[in-house]
Amino acid sequence: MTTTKNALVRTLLECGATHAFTLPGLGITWTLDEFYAVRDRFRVVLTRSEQAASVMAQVYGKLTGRPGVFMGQGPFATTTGAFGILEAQFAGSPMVVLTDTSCYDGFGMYGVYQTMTGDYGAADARTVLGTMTKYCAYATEPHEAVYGLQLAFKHAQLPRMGPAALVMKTPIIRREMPDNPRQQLYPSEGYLRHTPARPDADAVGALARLLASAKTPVIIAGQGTQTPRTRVLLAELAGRAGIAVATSYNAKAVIDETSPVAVGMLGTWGSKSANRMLARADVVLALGASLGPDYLRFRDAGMLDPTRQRIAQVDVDPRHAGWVLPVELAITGDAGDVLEALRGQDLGEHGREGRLGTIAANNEDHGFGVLPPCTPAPGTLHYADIVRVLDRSLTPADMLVLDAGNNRIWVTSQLRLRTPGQLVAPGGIGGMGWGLPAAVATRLVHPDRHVICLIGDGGIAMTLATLATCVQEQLPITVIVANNRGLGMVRDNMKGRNIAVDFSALDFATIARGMGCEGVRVDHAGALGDALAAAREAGRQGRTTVIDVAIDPAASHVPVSDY
Ligand SMILES: Cc1ncc(C[n+]2csc(CCOP(=O)(O)OP(=O)(O)O)c2C)c(N)n1
Ligand SMILES: [Mg+2]
Repeated sequence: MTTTKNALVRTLLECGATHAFTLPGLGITWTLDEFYAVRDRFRVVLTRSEQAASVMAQVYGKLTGRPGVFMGQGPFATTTGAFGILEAQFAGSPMVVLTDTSCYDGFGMYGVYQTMTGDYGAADARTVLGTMTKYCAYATEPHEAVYGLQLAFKHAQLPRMGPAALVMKTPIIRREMPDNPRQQLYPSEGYLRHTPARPDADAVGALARLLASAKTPVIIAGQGTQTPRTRVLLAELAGRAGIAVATSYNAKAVIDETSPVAVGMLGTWGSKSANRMLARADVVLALGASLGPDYLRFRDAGMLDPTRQRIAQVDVDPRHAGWVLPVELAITGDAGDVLEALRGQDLGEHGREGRLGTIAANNEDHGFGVLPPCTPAPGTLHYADIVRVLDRSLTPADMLVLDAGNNRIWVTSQLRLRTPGQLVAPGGIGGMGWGLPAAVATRLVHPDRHVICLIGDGGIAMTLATLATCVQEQLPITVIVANNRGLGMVRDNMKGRNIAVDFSALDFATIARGMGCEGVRVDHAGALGDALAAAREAGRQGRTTVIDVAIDPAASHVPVSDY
């Protein structure tokens, strides 16, 4: 005889989980003692809020390709915790959510306090999660909890990956599990097996011919190309055939952005060079890219137009090829498998030099990687100064984590990253406050790399307590706060008539010190490089540093998005 909670922990281990991120409550609290026994094999990371825990689980999944586990009590996992779940849904990150109905003794029908059963007067955890997960199991019996968890792992890691949830009726968590031959449970492994659907060979041949016929082909690389294998294959193929690579937000820097085929990230917050190169393409291959409106400027026909350009689309989910725009050729399959199948096929190499010449001229014409002149007010820096320092000091061993706002727009549009896979960005919902917990999870996954998080003063204030988690969990990071005392990106649209965009001053360096981190204030461009070098050294000693950078409130995103 065992208990549900014991079986849950066993199932997590069977499914290959090694970490969970939590801020516990009720049903999740009841499971915690079971994790004690396996603490040498399974790390439970304690955060300061469900928001931070859900982001960490999402980023863990994003970076490892294995589901990140988020555990939280019903009313909080489904509200503040929804933040990371929704990012996982939109960005295709594998994630498993473990939560409860928070109904104490199980009698939810009279319940208003915390109750998430869906009964009258209660809210409904299952319905909330059902709108933002790929799969949501609801367990009212112990055996269902185990089976639901097995299936949550299955669904989370099947293509297209994403979040899956298990909602448990709270009292079953502590209940004993009597043997019941009608409800047989089996080891998890057999539920998780699958082979990828291989791309159709004839269609790949047609794709090769289409690319070979092109004068100015462009690949739009999306989230589906963000795996170590696919990054290498993509750079190899594009380089060999001289095909321009423009990326979505989720795929920024999937290849070295200084390579001769890179034109940068698409969209209003991307590079003009990418947008203009796409506009002049005769053949477009959308590769693991859903053609989302965020990077196609809301279906700007000047950029991509099926009546003017020949479009092929590769996606692991057949529903996603030909979703936003009609396509000439739709191939179901993993981007890496399609690239592999294209190896050795003629993609128009005879035109390579001409194609590369076009890309180079395009990048030159649109100033790819050339910072516009910016002069900040005395005692402040401009975002361009941060971009310049990052450009000079990022090493291949660094990871760069972004948040939202002007600060990130300057990086996505202006900084050419040389190390594929180095960037971690919220390309799903793009929520402020994501960056800090995302950076912590990045450090957890890459303990040997220096993790730098760039974030605005608005963003950092939202998940500030995460700095304490860096100390407590010994996951040191470096944080650059672009502190312009306000919601810069929103303020830029106010035309001087400011409402609800200006913040009172916060001194993040002092706050950081109060949380056990290093804190330094930078108010002129010359000091930033040294501050970053010192933070790097502090990181080696296991210490987190916050660099509070005084950004000129007048610095705006308009110069880099004005096209
Ligand atoms: C959680 C959340 N709320 C609101 C928004 C809308 N939004 C996008 S950028 C931005 C301003 C960001 O301010 P800050 O973090 O200080 O960065 P800045 O633009 O000043 O560099 C807002 C409100 C968002 N992306 N996320
Ligand atoms: Mg700001």
